[in-house]
Amino acid sequence: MRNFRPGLFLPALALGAVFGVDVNAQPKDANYDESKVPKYELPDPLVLTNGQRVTSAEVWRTQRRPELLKLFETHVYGKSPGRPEKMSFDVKSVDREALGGAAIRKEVTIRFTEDPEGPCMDLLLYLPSKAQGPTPVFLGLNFAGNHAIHPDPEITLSKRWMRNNPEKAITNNQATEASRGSAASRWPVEEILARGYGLATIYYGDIDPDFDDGFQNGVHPVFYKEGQTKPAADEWGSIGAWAWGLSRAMDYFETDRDIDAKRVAVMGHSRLGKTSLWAGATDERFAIVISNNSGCGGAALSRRAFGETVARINTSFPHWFCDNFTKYNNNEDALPVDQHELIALMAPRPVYVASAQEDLWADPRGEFLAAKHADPVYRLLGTEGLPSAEMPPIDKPVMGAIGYHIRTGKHDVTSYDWQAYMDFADKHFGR
Ligand code: GTR
Repeated sequence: MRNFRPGLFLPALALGAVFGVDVNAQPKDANYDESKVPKYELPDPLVLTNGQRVTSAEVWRTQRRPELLKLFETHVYGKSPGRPEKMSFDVKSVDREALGGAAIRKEVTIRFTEDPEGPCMDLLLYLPSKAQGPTPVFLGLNFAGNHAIHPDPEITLSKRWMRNNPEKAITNNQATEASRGSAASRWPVEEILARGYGLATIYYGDIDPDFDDGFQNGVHPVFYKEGQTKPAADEWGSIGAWAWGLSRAMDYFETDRDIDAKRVAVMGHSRLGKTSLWAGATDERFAIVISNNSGCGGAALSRRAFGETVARINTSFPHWFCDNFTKYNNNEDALPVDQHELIALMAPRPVYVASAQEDLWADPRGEFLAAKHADPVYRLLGTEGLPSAEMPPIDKPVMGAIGYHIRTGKHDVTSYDWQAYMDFADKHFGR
């Protein structure tokens, strides 16, 4: 691959400091040397656990896909419950003249139980005001509250717990008025609307606050059986819960006539990219699935152990995956799956994997290879798969049923990424 020399980049710790990521999570001894990637053999997505080859779409659909989904549930993300019976949607506001007339803005509280004080999440929705008929939307969780995605003063300021961040004016674990628009660079709302798409977003902490409290807060306790105090080893952690929340947003979309629920692209960055992939795997209503710099436990192959590893992520973030995943700490070869098979679970639906050149912690090459090794499944199902066997040059997206790019720059979501996602959606939604 051109212009890609892992060894020449800054060491992990410096990367962490510069880019404001969790420095503790990126130890000095992480491997960034391609020659030190262990020899590995990937499980074949087209071979059943009983050793038989999958040679038809039918066998993929009825046997191999369910088998893989179950393996990911049991060993990686944990099993999530379904739609709660007593869920309800409370449309809090609708403004058809938002953003100077460019948008319809809605805020909808999605309640998971009958209890008006019980767990719920707040969905913010912008739709192009000029839309003729139901609009396709991008759906993504956000890291800092709905009010952070745009300076629009009418967005309700989140009162939820948030990790302190002086740059985002979050103090005492609370957002403040000065937090408005602090993540706007990651959400080009006007561009999305101008291209005829809507945008829906939810603060991920509404579903489960992102710290390890033994699953006492967030949505998990709603589903505990009599006497249960935490999820079992094969039950959902936080990523499972966040993905479950995305499905609950989809439940709402199916009731909103302004939205084309058959054309929803679920997108997420980093830990929320891991989440969008898991949401796309577990819920086939998502028509397009997009992973932005999702790395370990997302699009990157675990067996490469390049940058962030399974042991590292389970230690830094013990609440993200199910407890069974810790069995594979420093033991990736024992995993019955690898992440190319997660990508394959989207098939034949379009899936896009995006890397960033300086984001070595997320292993760009491992992300590409996962996309590439999902290709045989996409081809078996009659799509064009990923139209490139080699990692494409920097800033040169490839777009088949599987899309991929590695862009210049750091771990982030940029306007460049969004342009690619919208081009990809145009291609697949026939726009
Ligand atoms: C890092 C973590 C990554 C990624 C990232 C993020 O600290 O090691 O796996 O999820 O956080 O979500 O920003």
